[in-house]
Amino acid sequence: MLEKLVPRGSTYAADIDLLFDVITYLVGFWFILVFGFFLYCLFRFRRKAGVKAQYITGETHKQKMAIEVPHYLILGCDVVILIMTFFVWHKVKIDMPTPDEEVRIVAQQWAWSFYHAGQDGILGTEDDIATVNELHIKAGTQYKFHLEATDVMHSFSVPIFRLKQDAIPGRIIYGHFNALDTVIGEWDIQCAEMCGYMHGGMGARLFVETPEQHAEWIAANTPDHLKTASIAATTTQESKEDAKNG
Ligand SMILES: [Cu+2]
Repeated sequence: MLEKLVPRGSTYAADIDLLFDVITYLVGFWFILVFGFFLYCLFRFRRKAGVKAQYITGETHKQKMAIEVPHYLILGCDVVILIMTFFVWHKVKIDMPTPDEEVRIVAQQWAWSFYHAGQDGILGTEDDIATVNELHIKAGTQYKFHLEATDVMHSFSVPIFRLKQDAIPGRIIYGHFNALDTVIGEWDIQCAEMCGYMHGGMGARLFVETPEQHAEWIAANTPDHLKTASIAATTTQESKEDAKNG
């Protein structure tokens, strides 16, 4: 249901959606059943002339079963939801797949700072690319993120990934995502934790790029003196080809 509103953009988005669907259908089924029965009773047992109301104590076996059977059926539904939740929670929050790339995300009132690993693919080196309110990632790449907050609690929410993670001052919280290549383009990032009067304006843009687009973006944002031989060679090659084509 959800993918009709917001596309699924990460490897675990489908699992989260399935969980939402199962909960919606189970709760929806019981909601309709209970309210249907309630309305039926209101109509069927309404006040009639000459009919005295019955006093039911709920002590006979039959009366008890009317409560116990639905009770255990609903408990069974709860267990199904719990087991599914356990597996999805593990996949999204507990497992940490071996990352291909890392990115540091810093939340503050009221902006997001992103530190991309840069051309060497290693976070925390001189060629890191820092941006404000713009996260650039490569589709089909396993990312590990380091999430921090400098002032108050924030929450890193990426609807197409079905990802939401609190950022807490004084802690570095790790998580992961892997964008599908079906969502190449520009998407929303939003703070999902009330963090002050500009909380609603604390949005950022997520750019899901192909490896080529991403390499181009990195090359365009790396100062010349930090470009290593391989990137410098590609750039020279490109300029040679441009010269030829021109
Ligand atoms: Cu915030």
